[in-house]
Amino acid sequence: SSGANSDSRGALVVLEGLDRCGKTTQSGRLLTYLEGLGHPAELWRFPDRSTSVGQMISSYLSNQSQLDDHTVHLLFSANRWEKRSLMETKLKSGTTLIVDRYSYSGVAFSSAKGLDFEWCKAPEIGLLAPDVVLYLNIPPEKAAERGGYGGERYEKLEFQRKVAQSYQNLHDASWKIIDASRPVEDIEKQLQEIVSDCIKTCQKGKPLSFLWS
Ligand code: DGP
Ligand code: NA
Ligand code: NA
Repeated sequence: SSGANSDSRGALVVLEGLDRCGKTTQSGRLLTYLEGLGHPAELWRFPDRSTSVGQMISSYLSNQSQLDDHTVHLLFSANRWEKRSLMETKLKSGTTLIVDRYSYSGVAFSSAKGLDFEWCKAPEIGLLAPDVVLYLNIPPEKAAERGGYGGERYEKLEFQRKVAQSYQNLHDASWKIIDASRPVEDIEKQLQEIVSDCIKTCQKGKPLSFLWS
């Protein structure tokens, strides 16, 4: 490649949280912000329901099919693996990826069902590690009040309480805990600052790393 900035890579920014925590709104706003700065960025989400693996996941989530818990766990993981090389290509070409859910959802949701925590982590080993994880922290009761759930498989208060517990075992140095009960615009500003700093660090040559580092 050519150009003065050919060495600088994009940032891998992941948003995590319970269903109805505001991730989808905030990831859209982050994209608009980065586009406004003229910074190359794309919004991704997992599960990516457009692939054939993603269609199996989607049918499971909408209760149109039944699958063993381990099997569906591996499908979610496979859905991330099938996008891994494109993810690396995009990042290396300087595009920042804002990703709505990633491996942390994989572990949090499956271990909330009672699957072994380490077993849940294993298939994620070797995927690209996020440069920052924005965890939108909201009490499960408050998330449930937000216009109700859409009726998919996991959108039940009791289960979301367990997912919140599971997420607590996943925090590492890349996590920023965001108070998602605050007004949308306040959260938006906070995320803009965190992501701007993160992009600068990546542009200065921070290497890509891999889960679970
Ligand atoms: P969303 O499209 O973000 O609403 O996600 C769909 C549902 O699937 C949501 O309840 C979170 C859950 N989910 C997302 N990723 C994973 C994963 O990797 N494993 C499991 N078990 N559940 C996931
Ligand atoms: Na959902
Ligand atoms: Na979502």
